[in-house]
Amino acid sequence: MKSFQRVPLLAAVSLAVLSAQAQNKEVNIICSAQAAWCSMIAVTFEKSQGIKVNMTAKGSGEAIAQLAAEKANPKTDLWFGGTGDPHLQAAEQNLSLEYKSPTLSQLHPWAQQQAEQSGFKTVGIYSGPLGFGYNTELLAKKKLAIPKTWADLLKPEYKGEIQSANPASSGTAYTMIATLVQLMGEDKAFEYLKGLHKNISTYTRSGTGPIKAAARGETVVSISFVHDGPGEKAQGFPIETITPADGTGAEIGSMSIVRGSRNLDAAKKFYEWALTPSAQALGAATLQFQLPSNKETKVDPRVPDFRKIKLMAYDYAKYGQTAERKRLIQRWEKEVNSLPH
Ligand code: S7P
Repeated sequence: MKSFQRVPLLAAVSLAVLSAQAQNKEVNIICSAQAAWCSMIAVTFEKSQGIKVNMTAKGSGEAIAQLAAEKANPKTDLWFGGTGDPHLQAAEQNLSLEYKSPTLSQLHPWAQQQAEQSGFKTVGIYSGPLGFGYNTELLAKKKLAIPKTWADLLKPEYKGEIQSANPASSGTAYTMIATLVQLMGEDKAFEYLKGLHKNISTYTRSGTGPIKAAARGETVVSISFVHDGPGEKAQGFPIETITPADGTGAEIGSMSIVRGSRNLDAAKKFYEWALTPSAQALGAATLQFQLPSNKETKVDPRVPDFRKIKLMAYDYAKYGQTAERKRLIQRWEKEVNSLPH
């Protein structure tokens, strides 16, 4: 009888040992940066640390939706990149885990502030300003002026010539709405967005879409993070960027460990590795020119110079709240996206 009882017990113990051994040999990551950077960090981390990386690419809005859907049974261990607002929302919704990295003091103040504001459930890994991309050849061909201010984008000559992303799926587009609301006041910003809507040809799913379209001559102007411009230019496309003279906001691209991660040690290893200067330099190596958060990371000359940009004081805590994002996106859907072009 005794030995009969021992069999299932032994089997259960061996299964637990086997599954513990299997854990932390791999890490499941959602990556909201561009594909080349995501692949590079996966391959380099895997080679240097011996931990397999299963990487899924998702824009910021889609990433937080997936984490919320998986909440009861998380399949993701870490979320790398994407705008900071949805990472703050993930923290508020308890989707991410508190983790105080020993590397925090080596990061720029904006990256540390992102961590503090979230109760250490996220951290800044890069920053980049919002602005416009424009195709120099198309602009000349259509005899259009370079748009220099937000107001310029409302001019009738840009009708059908501008692409932006859709704020429901894109962190970039949500950053645009939050920026305009802070610059102009909410009602004026929505009047502005209605005017802008007349000139928009398409709202893309992802925030990186419009500048790629401008680079490839599919639209003249894009509303984009300007650090996405030099990478397109380096590939030979006729694209330049500009930040609005009347002021703009910036993202704090972030990273969070998922609450309930099944490979927590591996996730923490990746997190620490991603904050090192050598890992952060992989951004520029794959033609991504955000400003890295570690003060020791070498800054590529193509990274936008923040000292030359009229940056507003973006209220990350307020616009990173779930209720605020939901309210602004619903208002945009109702008052702007429902209008004919
Ligand atoms: O990697 C380029 C970049 O502009 O894309 C990220 C952003 O999540 C774009 O995705 P969505 O707008 O679709 O959410 C930025 O964080 C990053 O700088």
